[in-house]
Amino acid sequence: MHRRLSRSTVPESTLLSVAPPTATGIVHLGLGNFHRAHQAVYTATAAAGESHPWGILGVASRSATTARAMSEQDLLYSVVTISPDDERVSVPAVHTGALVAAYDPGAVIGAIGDAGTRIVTITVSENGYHYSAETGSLDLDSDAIRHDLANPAQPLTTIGHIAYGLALRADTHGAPVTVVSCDNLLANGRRTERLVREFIGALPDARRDRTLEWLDARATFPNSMVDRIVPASTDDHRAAAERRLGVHDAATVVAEPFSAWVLEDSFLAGRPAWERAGAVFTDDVEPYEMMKLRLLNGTHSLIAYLGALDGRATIPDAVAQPYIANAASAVLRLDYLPTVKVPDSVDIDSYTRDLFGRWSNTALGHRTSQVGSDGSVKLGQRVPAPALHHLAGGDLPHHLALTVAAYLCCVAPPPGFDPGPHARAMVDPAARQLGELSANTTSIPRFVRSIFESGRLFPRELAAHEPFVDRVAALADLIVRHGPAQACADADRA
Ligand code: CS2
Repeated sequence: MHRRLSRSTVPESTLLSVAPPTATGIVHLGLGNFHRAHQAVYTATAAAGESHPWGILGVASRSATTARAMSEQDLLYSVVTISPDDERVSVPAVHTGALVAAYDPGAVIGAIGDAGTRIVTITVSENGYHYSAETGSLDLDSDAIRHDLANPAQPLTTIGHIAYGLALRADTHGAPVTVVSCDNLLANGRRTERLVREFIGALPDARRDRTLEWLDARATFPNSMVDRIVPASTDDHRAAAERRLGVHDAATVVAEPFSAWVLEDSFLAGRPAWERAGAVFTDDVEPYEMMKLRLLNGTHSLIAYLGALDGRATIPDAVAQPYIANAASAVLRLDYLPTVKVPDSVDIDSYTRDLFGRWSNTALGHRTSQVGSDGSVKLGQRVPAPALHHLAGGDLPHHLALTVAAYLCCVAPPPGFDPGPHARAMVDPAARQLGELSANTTSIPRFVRSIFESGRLFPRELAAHEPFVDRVAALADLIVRHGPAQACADADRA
């Protein structure tokens, strides 16, 4: 039996903050790998060995696996920073509790509503926000939001948890709080605020008015740009952690060496000195978010879909194929870059070079199926606005069309087309609906048109641009008949 990671077995040299937190100041929603390799590391590093009141209560949405493993290890876990020529381990030691929202929604509302909580951070992925791609508003017709409005004591969604937690603050002590979305959504703070307000706006009158009025003065929602590639952990990663720690860690996460966090500094009740850990505070996060969402995430999606269709399990394997690297470079330089205002502090050539270096991290083994999952919610943040930008100027963004075509071939393959095991492993909330549409339409062009006209993935405005819709269909047809390399060659020639 291996010895397990705990307060008594953790090698002291690996601890990022030696003194445990003195209080819980942060409730974090979404106890996944990304949070544990990003905000938790910044918070532990910011403490710089001193006692601090910024302990994090981690809340997993549904799965108990991580919360249970952490609870059995005195809430510790390791972060293995990994690249082909280096491997380091550290233990953030900053959590003060771990809950599962699905089992204990009341405790989550209570924690957000607690006067000691000064910050609520969120990483629930694009899929956790329940907004309509068409309008950007809270999807009040979805089953989950309807359930939450009718069940104030047992909400299922993150927006429900936050709204009821804030209402509790308004009803009781009224202490201020700051809610920070750390998900890959453009203007993520503004969007979260809008969705929370729309939820509260649908509550019964007295509670609605009191909470909305309280929100105006006592809650802020800064925008933030987060960046670190953090894949799902594998047995190899756990073995690497054990080699470095000398004890077994059932909750290890791996991450690339690179990490960035840019935030607006509008914290109403204090914050950790995250700048000590390299976070950047600025009045205008949007250029950073847009650059990262389009150049990194947008290009990442294309690499994932082409890679999966090419039979590649990982992003580094995919980007090692010259035709996929070419397509990635084309979508980045021709389609995304002209739509982005590059922040003054960024040297775009080295940023781009670094991106290709980061995607080539073979030790990380980031899977194409992971990046390709949830495309129906991710692509809406990455493709439509830049596509509309080019179309308004009379240009056809061929590699954005290729991104959508490759996505559809992976997740809603036309009848008779097998996209391969890595595409089949992609999980997507719209997969069933898109699959039914695909099975019931007689041709790829009709299927593609119906997707654009449905407003299900992208704002319907894009459907009016027929040359773009036709180009997506033509490229999907090429993928199905001749494979992804031919489709890339065609996009390049255009
Ligand atoms: C990826 C991101 O899965 C995806 O959609 O593009 O998770 C990406 O790895 C991170 O945003 C990097 O910061």
